[in-house]
Amino acid sequence: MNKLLYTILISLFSLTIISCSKKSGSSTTTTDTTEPVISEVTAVIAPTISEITQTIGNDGYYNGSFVVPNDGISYLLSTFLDDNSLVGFYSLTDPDGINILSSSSTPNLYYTASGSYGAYGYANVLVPQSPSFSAKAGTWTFKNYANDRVNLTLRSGTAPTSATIVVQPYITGTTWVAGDLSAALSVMSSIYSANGITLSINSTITISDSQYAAVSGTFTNTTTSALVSQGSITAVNLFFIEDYYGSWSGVLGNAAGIPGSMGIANAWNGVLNSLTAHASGTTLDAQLLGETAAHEMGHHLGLFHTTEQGGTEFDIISDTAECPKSSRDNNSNGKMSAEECEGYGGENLMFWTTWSSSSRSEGNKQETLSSYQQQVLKYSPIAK
Ligand SMILES: [Ca+2]
Ligand SMILES: [Ca+2]
Repeated sequence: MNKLLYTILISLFSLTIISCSKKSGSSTTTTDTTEPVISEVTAVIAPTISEITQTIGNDGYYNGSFVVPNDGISYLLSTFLDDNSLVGFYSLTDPDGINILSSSSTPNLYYTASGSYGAYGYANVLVPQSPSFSAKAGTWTFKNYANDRVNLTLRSGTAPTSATIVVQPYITGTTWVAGDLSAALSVMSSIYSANGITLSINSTITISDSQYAAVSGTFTNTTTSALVSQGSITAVNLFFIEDYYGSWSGVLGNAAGIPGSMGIANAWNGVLNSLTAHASGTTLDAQLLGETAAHEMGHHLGLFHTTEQGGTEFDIISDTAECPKSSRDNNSNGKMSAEECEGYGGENLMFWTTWSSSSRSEGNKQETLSSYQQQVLKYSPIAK
């Protein structure tokens, strides 16, 4: 989809869903503050979750505001509509009066934040989504479309130089058991560790209800929603499903959003990874499964593909390489392969697709994150 079409869609408020799947070869007061309990030995400051009271303006938008304290690190602003109709943010204005969702602001998240495109049932904006943004102290204001509630997940404390992220794996189906994930979880943990982030991986929880063995990758699907809503509110939830069904078959994994939801039990509080898509017979490819889980978790925490499939759209991170179609699509098929993008982001964890199977068997991996990608993860509201 090109930029002009996006613009038209946004102007009509015909919002589009962000694509984040990975295929082989997306008068205001604050009330109801609750603090999720994280059981860790070290001093832990959990993000605070609050619901923001809104007023309807004369322009028809729902307005709200919130205060980021002096030691604010990051926040995730989320809007929900429980019948899964389209929701989205129209504006988000910082304490200096800059609307960071406006195309005329510098820098901005216009059509690069999922909350500015909008989505079905849930949309959000993460700050910071690159080192060009910061959770400035002071009063922020926003306008959004009709919704059932807006929540703020706010992290404050000392500016991070490292990070620990708690991960909760789940497994469904009967073909594989929790122990079969160990090697892939180890690969995932090593990838994050090499990029300066410690993962604290909880014991895998088995979900044996048969309806969750194969599910849709659409998070508003009733069954998928019921599955993901079981996720922990103090962790990044990785659902290792036996398989996707229907048209999703063959997809390696997908995330509920970029980022997903954090700290609130709902249908967007996790990512899916297909075990069948990583299997040869009954043997799981631990390296590829570890990379997929790490990639989907990257989406969940706010990282976009460094280069999208067509080689014309890129992330907003300035220190990740771009692989443009104009100079790198060597076979002129309109798709940027990892091989064509070697040295141009093909080895980045957040490249849009995997290496070919022959490249992988030669040892090619996607395990790197740039310094700025690492910083987004370290500042995540769910990190500590
Ligand atoms: Ca980039
Ligand atoms: Ca190509």
